Amino acid sequence: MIWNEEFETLPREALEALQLKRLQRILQRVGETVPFYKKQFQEAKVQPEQIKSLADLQRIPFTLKQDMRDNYPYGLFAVPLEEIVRIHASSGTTGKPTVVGYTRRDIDNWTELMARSFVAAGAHSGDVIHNAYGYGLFTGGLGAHYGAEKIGASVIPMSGGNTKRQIMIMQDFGSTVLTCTPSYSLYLAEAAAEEGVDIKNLKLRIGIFGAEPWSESMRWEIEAKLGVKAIDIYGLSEILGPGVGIECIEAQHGLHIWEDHFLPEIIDPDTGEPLPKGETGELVITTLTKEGIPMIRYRTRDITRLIPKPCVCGRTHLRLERMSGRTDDMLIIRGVNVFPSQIESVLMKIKGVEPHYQLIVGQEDNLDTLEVLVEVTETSFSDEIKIMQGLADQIRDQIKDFLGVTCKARLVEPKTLARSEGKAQRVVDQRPRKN
Ligand code: DLL
Repeated sequence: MIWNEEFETLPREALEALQLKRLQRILQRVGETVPFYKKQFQEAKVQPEQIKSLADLQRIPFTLKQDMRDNYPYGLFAVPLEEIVRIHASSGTTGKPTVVGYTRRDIDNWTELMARSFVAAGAHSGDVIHNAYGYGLFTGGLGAHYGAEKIGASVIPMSGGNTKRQIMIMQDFGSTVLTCTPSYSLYLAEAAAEEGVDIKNLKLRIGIFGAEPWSESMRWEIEAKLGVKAIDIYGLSEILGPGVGIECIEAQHGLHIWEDHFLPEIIDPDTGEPLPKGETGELVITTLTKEGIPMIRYRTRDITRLIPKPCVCGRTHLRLERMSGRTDDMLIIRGVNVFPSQIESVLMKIKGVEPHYQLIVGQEDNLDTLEVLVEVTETSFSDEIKIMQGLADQIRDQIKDFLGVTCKARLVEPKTLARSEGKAQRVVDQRPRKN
């Protein structure tokens, strides 16, 4: 099923014409209302009226996370505060949060895009949507909430945490769709088992998972453990929140980015140059309809590619390949670049280990070191040092074979690594701070 047949299946030409019209309008508007953009355009010696084609967008400078910080909290808003009806913020790891504001129309558009996303994922009215994304400043909870209501589903606004209670509610209320981070879904499965409940036997049909990187192998693991179709959803506060893109249930491959609202580009993260169609690089997004805080050529830091092939579902909006990670999460271990999700992929294929792991990055003699901590399954957990050592060696060797990275593997007992109710912390960086 398609929620908004007209817009989701717009022929390419019409879609691009609409994009250009919206792009010109938004550039004009931010040039007039946001001093930051006015200055950016002046410095780059380009004026909005000079943008005559989508390709011309490349003449406009990028916007960075740092620009948001420099304009904290409301400096990038394009409307007066009286027109802002909602404020969200993302915490970030250091310093002040990134603040975003939504007008009434922004909230309506977000609701529409989340409605599209739910339907693309296979949800419909009559579903009981168990929303375990956090409610609050984080965009996940409220973002998913309104879209779920819009399609006529019954929403349970669970938020994160209180894991035992989540299981009870899921069981008693007959939840059919689960929305949370992929890592939390596994924690829920584990907590259910501890309560003597096999989560697979509940009514759950679909899981809509995102907000953190996860691998294809993790998808299989989750599908097997929860008995659901696991769908990948992407978004970021700076651009919208959840619902920038989602996989359709028909293909379950690649996330349709809602192109009538967002203009994606893929650039080389080192040079900033656009990459040819289909190549992997950093995703840059321009919002086409945002009123509260429009973003022009925002560098997301997320690594993906645009899949040029049309999709079987009939939607014409391009698909983003599953995110492999963020440029700032990329580890460089003795000169080899590696994303945590690639290590996850290797781990998930090894028998006897659980999908719970952590990467400890350190430094020895000025060289980066990597230690992979991974839990073993209850059944494979053995006091026999020889057997455990064999498994650890196998992990180390496979990571070396597939990724070319030398690491140390350390097996830990089941349920010893911290479980997260939101985004999992996969990397612990113990290197001395540069600067
Ligand atoms: O995580 C919004 C969201 C909520 C998306 C619920 C999906 C579901 P932020 O907290 O601003 O917003 O974090 C955004 O999370 O730039 C990516 O690095 C990462 N991310 C989000 N979705 C995915 C995904 C929300 N499906 C940052 N795969 C983004 C990989 C993801 N990474």
